[in-house]
Formats: sequence, structure tokens, C-alpha cells
Amino acid sequence: MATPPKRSCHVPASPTLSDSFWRKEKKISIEGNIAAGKSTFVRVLQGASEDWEVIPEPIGKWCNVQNESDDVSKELSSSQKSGGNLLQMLYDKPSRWSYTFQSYACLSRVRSQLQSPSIKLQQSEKPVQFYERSVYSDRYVFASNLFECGDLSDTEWSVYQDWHTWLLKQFTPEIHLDAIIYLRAQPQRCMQRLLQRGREEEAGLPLEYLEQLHFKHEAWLHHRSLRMDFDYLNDLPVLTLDVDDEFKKDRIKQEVLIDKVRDFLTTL
Ligand code: UDP
Ligand code: D5M
Ligand code: MG
Repeated sequence: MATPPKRSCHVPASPTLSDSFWRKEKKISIEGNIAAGKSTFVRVLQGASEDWEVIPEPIGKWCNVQNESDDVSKELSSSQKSGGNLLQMLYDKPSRWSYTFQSYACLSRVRSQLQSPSIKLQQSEKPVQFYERSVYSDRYVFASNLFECGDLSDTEWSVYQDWHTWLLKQFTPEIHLDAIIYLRAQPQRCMQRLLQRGREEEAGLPLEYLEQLHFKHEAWLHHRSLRMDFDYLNDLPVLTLDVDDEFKKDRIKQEVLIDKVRDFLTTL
């Protein structure tokens, strides 16, 4: 793999200046359990300001993995066209597919997190890019949990952590986040929303899995007790929004949440 060119203009002149000092746009990750309401929330954010851009989770790619070298000029039947469903494979046989899933999830998130702001956003006064999850939740929530459940072996976990740390350091500081918004919901509420959403791949997920992921989010973003390989994460500002109560159909609740986000942004 080619090593990315070293940046010149992005390197902070003083170690006391934050990495994002050199970047106009703020990068904020929206974190939270499965079906907490992240996609719903980012849609609300998207409509709330011209200065805000949303980068959704690349789940479509995970559910339909395409071979880039396929000859797209060939006529294919619809079954030939559909790629592998890595999310389904992960849930069907986690011990076989966890490592593959984490490799692909990380690749697609790095691509997302490095995405340049749109032209419109570049022209805005206070541009903000909101990401649905990040390379950090991949590792410190999902991969870590799969390892603790025995679905990543000791060797796979070591190899994964090694390249994850190395890879992200190559993209420092441009991949760095400026803050995190934690959508906090009880696992039971997430389960209710998961069932309501009815995503086929997630049909068999037990409440216990959501509980495990909840504890990981809590340790990371509420208690802030996780040891992380990226020092800057320990001091990253976190806004916690309680989303147990319905907000999708409640405009007033949405306004309250957006006001909290606006206030938070003024502190960054
Ligand atoms: N949802 C809801 N009320 C809310 C938030 C979400 O009914 O206040 C529903 C939403 O329509 C979807 C499901 O809960 O059917 C999961 O939400 P979403 O896909 O946004 O969750 P994510 O997995 O992205 O966190
Ligand atoms: O749903 C995204 C889906 O993808 C959900 O089933 C969790 C799963 N997911 C996301 N990232 C990972 C990683 N890194 N490992 C394993 N599973 C993952 P959402 O609607 O965003 O909650
Ligand atoms: Mg989502």
C-alpha cells in the first residue's frame, strides 16, 4: 500500500494548537447504539442549517460488496449484480466474518472521514461535517466487543489493532474529529426501534448484543474510562443527547436537540 504524502500546510506550527486549527470545517461524529436514532438525527441536522453537511454510514456498501474490477459493460442478471452481504455474513457467522467485516468497515470509514467538504460547504462561514459513526466506534465499540465475545481471535485482534493504529496515524491530523455527539438510549429502546425498522440482516440480534454495545459506548463516552491509542480522543469534547424519548415525529423535541448542538458548536 502506498504511503500517503506527508502534509505540509496541515502540520501545526505549535504543539499547543489543536489539529483542527488549520482546518476550516469542524468534523463531528454522531455515535450511539444500533437503532438509537443516528440516521434519523442526522437527517434532522441536515435540514437545520446550510452550513451543515451529513455523511451517512456506508452500510449500503457492507450489504452489497462489489468487485471494483467487475466488467460493468457486461449485461448481468439482477442476482449476478448483487454483491456479497457482509453484514448478513457477520451476523450469521461472527467467528468467520468479524475480521473481514472490520477491515472493510475501517476502509469505508477512512474514505468517508477524509471526504472533502462540498463546494457549498467550503463557501460557508462555519462549515460542519457530521459523520454517522467513526473509525473509533469501529474499534473501541464493535471490534473490541467481538474480541471479548471470542469472535476475533487474539491474533486477529492484535493484527487489527496494529494496522488500525498505523493507518490512522498516516492520516493525522486530517482524519481527526473535533468533537463527538453521543446519542444515548437504553438498549430496550434501541431494540424496540430495531424491530420497528425491520432491517433483514438484524432480525436475529438478541437484546444482549445491544446491552454489550451500550456498555462499550458508556465506558467510552459517558464514564470516559477507555484507554485509547489516540491521545487526542481522551480530551475530545462530547455532547450527550438523551434520545430515549420519541423525537422523529416531535418538532419541538427536534428544536431542543438542535439548540443543544448549536450551543455545543459555539464551544468548539
Ligand atoms: N425512530 C423512531 N423515533 C425516533 C427515532 C427513531 O421511531 O425518535 C425509528 C426510525 O424511524 C427507525 C428506527 O427507529 O425506524 C431506528 O432509527 P435509525 O435508523 O435512525 O437508527 P440508527 O441505527 O441509525 O441509530
Ligand atoms: O446500523 C449499522 C449496522 O452495521 C448495525 O447492524 C451495526 C453494524 N455495524 C456498524 N459498524 C460496525 C462494526 N464496525 N462492526 C460490526 N458491526 C457494525 P446503524 O443503523 O448505524 O446502527
Ligand atoms: Mg443508521
